[in-house]
Amino acid sequence: MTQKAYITTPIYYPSGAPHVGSAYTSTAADVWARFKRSDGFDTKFLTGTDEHGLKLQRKAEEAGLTPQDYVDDMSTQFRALTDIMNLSNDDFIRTTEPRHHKAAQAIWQKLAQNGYIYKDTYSGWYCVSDEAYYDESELTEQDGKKIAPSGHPVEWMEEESYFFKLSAFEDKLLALYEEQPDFIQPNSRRNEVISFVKSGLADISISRTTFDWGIPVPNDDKHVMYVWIDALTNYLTADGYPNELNYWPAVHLVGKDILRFHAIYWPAMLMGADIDTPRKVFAHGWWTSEGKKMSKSFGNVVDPKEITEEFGIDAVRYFMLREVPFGNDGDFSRERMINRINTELANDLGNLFQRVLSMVQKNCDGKTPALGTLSNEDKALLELAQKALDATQQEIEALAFHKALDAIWEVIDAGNKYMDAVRPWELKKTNPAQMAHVLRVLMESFQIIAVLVTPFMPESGEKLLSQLGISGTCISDLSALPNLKEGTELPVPQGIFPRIDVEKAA
Ligand code: ME8
Repeated sequence: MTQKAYITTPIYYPSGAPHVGSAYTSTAADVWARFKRSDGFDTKFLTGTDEHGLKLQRKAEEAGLTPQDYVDDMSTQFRALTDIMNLSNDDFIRTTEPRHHKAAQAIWQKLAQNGYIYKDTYSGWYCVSDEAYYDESELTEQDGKKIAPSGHPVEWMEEESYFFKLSAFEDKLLALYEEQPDFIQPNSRRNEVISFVKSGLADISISRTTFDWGIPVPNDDKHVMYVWIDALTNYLTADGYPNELNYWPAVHLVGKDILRFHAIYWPAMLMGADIDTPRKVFAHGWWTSEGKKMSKSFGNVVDPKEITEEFGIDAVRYFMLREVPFGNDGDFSRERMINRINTELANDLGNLFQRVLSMVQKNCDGKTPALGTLSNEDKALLELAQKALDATQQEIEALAFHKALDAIWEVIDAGNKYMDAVRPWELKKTNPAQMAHVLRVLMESFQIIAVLVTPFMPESGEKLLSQLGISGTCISDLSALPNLKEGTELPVPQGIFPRIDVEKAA
């Protein structure tokens, strides 16, 4: 039976244009999904927009629109991320869709039936920008105003509300983290969550009565659901809930600021509704831009559309996943990006392919050359490529994208060293058959490189594959090397990774 894989991004608030944060999570999820598909998994990749709540209601009021008109318009900008970043998402969910209303009401009813929902009065602090409740002890004061850890102001709230009995899940959550040690990643974040849960969980308010832009609570439409209860359920909606689930459980990629919702509230809700908990929740870090927090007032906000138009989609995708270990914070620096494009993509990878394939074109009749007997040196290169294949599979499973790229670049570096050692341009005069042989050995390693870079850089990867005469080859097609077909007609190689002119870019 084909194995299944399911990955999700947070559903984004369409309250402003997509920024580098949304582009980042979506790209990481896309690389994972493309990799799993290439590796033979039946894969589902979900993203979408989170369209209810007071924040969006207020944004719509400011824009002079109804909330529905406002989100209809804004969510198209997020749907456009699919083209901007070349995403392969299988679905795009909007929480205002009827299928989602149905699912959110169904999970509410299940939790109510199981005795985990009760009515009371809520009084406490609420941050509309974060759509989150905070305890007094978490707040700081600024100019006489109370401020949430995110830096946004909070408001006092006091109203009748339904509550979810989160406190009933303390032990069950701790048992989950214990039994499934990679449930929360990276480990530093896992430890933070565990100590938070150990410090005691209070029940959470899950409905509001003072505004109405939300999903009505079943049998009590004076209340709308708390936006996070509604939003988290999207991951089930898109998989068919309340009907049979197909791909669940999912791997959730989230920013570190929303880990608590995904690693505490969400598994507790699922346990309360008798549904399997997620496979994993991975919290990635935050990007600054040129060393500073991204903000309109600094004028340093990185716009995914502008940056991909300037440098190319593949180069930006590569930079995001190579520059920062997934899980750490990182800085978006143009200088570092240009440097990586010029050295790692244009020089190391692009030049290597170009040098070898141009020689094949000129000296081997433009066809995959014959292979002689493998020397130890040849075998070492091919073994390294095979090893990179295994390493990449493991690193992608662990969401260690930078390490997967390291493993691929080890083969690229070894290919460059091999080329310099065997000097095919000299063999051309002295031993043409040996020249053909070493070029073929390099081409054998290239197919693994090309197949493995394709999920990161889909367009360039496909171009590399077609230069090798093996368009469309997947990880699951790769058998033991050598396996290329001698005599395959090859296209005239074209440069794939243009160098950036540093002065012009400045
Ligand atoms: O939180 N660097 O939506 P959102 C990296 N609707 N990531 C960043 C970032 C940055 N500079 N700025 C923001 C929500 N993010 C909810 C999710 S899921 C059921 C509901 C990330 O649009 C942030 O960490 O405010 C978060 O993961 C994501 O952008 C979406 O944030």
